[in-house]
Amino acid sequence: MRIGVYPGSFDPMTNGHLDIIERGAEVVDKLIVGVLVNSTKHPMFNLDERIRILTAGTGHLANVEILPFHGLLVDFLREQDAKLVFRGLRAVSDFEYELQMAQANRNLYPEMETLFLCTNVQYSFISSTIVKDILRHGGSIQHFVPESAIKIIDDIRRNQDG
Ligand code: COD
Repeated sequence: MRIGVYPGSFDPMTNGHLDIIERGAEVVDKLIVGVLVNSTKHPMFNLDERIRILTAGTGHLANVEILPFHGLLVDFLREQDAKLVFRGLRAVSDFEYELQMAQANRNLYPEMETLFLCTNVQYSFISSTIVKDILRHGGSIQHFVPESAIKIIDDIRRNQDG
């Protein structure tokens, strides 16, 4: 069975992430979305919330599993018996960091490969940072995150405010 891992912070998941998940899930038997436990010091959504949002957003995909990971990505790959990592590229500015990470990861785990999927042009401007900014200012995230995840995000935000 060919297992792929799509790792990230997903704070929160966006339509850009969903596009990569859907396309990645087409080329492997199982796609694990690996959610980094300590993504930043001050995430807007905690681990449990990020997983709930991803679970709602990917409910239509039978071969996708959402799992938390901490520590090194390569250790998570070994644990999951996976050798393929998916990453999304939005712009040239993503490339330098992605190349560095792919090369460092392969140095640590030579059997693995990183597969880059170019963003769908309609999602190229979307990022978790922009979604958080819109949320902080009370705007609509309707065109930025999967419809199935919006209610979960709204519920979480209401609880955070309360
Ligand atoms: N369209 C397409 N792709 C997109 C879009 C979009 N609109 N938005 C984001 N993406 C892609 C990103 O390019 C990335 O590939 C992926 O989605 C996830 O993005 P984020 O921002 O949620 O996640 P990152 O980039 O913060 O994740 C970083 C990791 C968690 C993968 C990384 O820090 C990591 O592996 N950490 C563990 C420690 C480790 O092993 N470090 C590396 C040692 S070299």
